[in-house]
Amino acid sequence: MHKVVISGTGVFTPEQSISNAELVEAFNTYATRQNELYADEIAAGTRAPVTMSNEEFIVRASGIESRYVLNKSGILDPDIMHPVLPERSDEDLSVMAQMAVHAASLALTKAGRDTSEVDAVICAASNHERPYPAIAIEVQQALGIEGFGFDMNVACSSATFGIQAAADMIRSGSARAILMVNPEICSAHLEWRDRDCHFIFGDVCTAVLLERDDLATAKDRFEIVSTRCLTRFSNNIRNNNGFLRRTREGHMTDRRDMLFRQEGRKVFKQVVPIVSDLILTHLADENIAPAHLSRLWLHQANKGMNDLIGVKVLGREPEPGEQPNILQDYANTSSAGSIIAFSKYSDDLAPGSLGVICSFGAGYSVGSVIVRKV
Ligand code: CO8
Repeated sequence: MHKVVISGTGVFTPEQSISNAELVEAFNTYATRQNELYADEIAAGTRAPVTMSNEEFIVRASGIESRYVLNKSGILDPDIMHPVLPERSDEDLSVMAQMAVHAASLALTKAGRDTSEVDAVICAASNHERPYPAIAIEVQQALGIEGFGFDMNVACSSATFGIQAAADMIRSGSARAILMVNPEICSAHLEWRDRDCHFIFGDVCTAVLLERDDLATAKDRFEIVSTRCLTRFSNNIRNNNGFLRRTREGHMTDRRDMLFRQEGRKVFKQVVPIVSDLILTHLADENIAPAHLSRLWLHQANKGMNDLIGVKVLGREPEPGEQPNILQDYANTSSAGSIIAFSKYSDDLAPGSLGVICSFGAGYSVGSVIVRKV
């Protein structure tokens, strides 16, 4: 069995961003217009008014201050309220592949690797812009990589599950190096007209290069000590959109269940213990005391959730920097969140330092990756 390392990471961040102030202003304009449009029904009690959003609630409930998006103008237009992305021809690179190529190039540069040395591409994300051909195979062709590629989806846990899949293949010898990319266009499956969730998500793409340690040349690299994945079925985070849609009467209309929806409170309460138990059991099975961890790179959904998980895992309040959050700037970027945190806050660690990359979300799904700085 080969020892596997993460030798490079890359983050593609869209140019446009939306502050909470801009978001709330657009939402409240939309809400006011809806309430004017349906004033008679609202007065007659046959329709509920759309209630206003507010910045203070968003920061208090989530810790999110801003989010990057591929298209800001459509989302902030009260008559549109979703991103507007021009259609591309089949010959053009798809949106997800373009983001992935960008992030992958950064990861390859960091690892000091050429695409000729990579044997596979995994595209692990919450949603894929088409069923086939796989986005991963398009990325593979765009980068000139031999070998194979495939797509996988475990919602917010896609990246850690992707790391486990890649690490297992490299360990057993089916590939020397694998690029694992996470293009997340969350803005396109978010309901921006729902104040309960309109602030939650942003767009980004991360990339991780995993390879055999004996072939790696990067100075800053992390050994994959161990990986663990867990799933438990739950309907509390759900999106019913799919290819059976047109076969069902009424499903082609503007339906709320065809976009992201969740029972946020239930998710918060149920997922925190599942995540902290998984990390603690994983560490115990590897004979690693939580006190020996230098860093936790957690999924970036909610600051309160991360604060609680940090206390449960470490048995004390985390020190500043021990558990870096990026959600204040990026919001929830689904599978990419923990990888952004890892990519931005890992170079400073001393050789031998141990850390855990952990993501969690719909499914439910949880992935834990224990890493050691080489
Ligand atoms: N402004 C003002 N008030 C608001 C707003 C708003 N924008 N939104 C809600 N409120 C109100 C509510 O209506 C409620 O009012 P009332 O008390 O009168 O009923 C009150 O504020 C409190 O609401 P909540 O109980 O919902 O508020 P919480 O404190 O629970 O915070 C959160 C809501 C932030 C959603 C929180 O519950 C949370 O973060 N939960 C965890 C969610 C989570 O981690 N989900 C993971 C999902 S990500 C995933 O798995 C990937 C899926 C695929 C990607 C999808 C891409 C789009």
